[in-house]
Amino acid sequence: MAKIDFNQLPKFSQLPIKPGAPDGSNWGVFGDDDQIGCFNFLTPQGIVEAARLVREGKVFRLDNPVNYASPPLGGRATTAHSVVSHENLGILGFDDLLDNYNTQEGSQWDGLKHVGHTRLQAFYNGATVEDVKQNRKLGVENWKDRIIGRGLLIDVYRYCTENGRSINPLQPEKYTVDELKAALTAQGAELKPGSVVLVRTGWMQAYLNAPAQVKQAMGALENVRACGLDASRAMVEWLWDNRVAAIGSDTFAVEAFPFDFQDEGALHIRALPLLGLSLGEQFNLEDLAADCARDRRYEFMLVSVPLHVIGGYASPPNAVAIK
Ligand code: UVW
Repeated sequence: MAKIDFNQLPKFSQLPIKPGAPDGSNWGVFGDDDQIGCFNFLTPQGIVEAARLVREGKVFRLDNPVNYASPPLGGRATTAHSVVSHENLGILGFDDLLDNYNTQEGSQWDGLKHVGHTRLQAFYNGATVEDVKQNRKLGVENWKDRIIGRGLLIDVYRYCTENGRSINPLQPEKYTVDELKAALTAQGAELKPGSVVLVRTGWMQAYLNAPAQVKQAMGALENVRACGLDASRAMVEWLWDNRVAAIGSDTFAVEAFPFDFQDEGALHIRALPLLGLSLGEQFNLEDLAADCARDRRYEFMLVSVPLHVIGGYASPPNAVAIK
């Protein structure tokens, strides 16, 4: 891992640094061959510091079980789990068989080749469509030993609802960057460089408690409704200038959904192809948030070990927060 001097990196207002690179992009900042974007903010030093946040040995699983959403949201496939028996060999032994598994069927990190910039026909750092399809660049294997460091929970749902905003998480309501900052202040927490930020929007709790017909309807993409982050320039400026390594959330698409897939101002475009900033979706932050509210400690060690799939487009997070 190359050593990174956080202070030497350009501010968002100074981007792009590379001639010809699109507005709002950090292409070239981590080198022309970089494959991991903002995960560069996770450093050995950051891991050592994150380990110091482990004080009580409490572990919180952050992804939902496979097939937690039934049907899976937005038209993704249901995973078929069957058993392979070895009894015919005289062995009392069994294997799992997962068929039809979509790495984005539930809790997930969006990889940097999951979404590109349609007008530019380009992915993070200028990777081409062929680079992506031929598995030459940006696969999740580049993260195989990466997503470990300081995690920070922003419980913006709790903050807003306790401060007079009424929110229906199952509608495309937006949280502004000012609300995220205010939530942090209310938590007494600080956004330090090299953090993986997890935002609790209230969506997961609302979805899990929703009636069966609401869940059934959300199996079709056109029926998914979800609160999320405001996809503003100010939002990504704040994330980049604070050297956020990735942003996860308990909602469908991090940003409010539906959004216009052709809109270059969508967070999926501002973050994935332009900044190499991975988005984490459908995390389950409920137990962690309850514990953080109890002990007022919103930071923890985050350990997320993605699938080691060469050329993968996304991965379940396989994530835990450790306090
Ligand atoms: C959508 O916007 C459909 O989200 P995802 O990143 O899961 O594709």
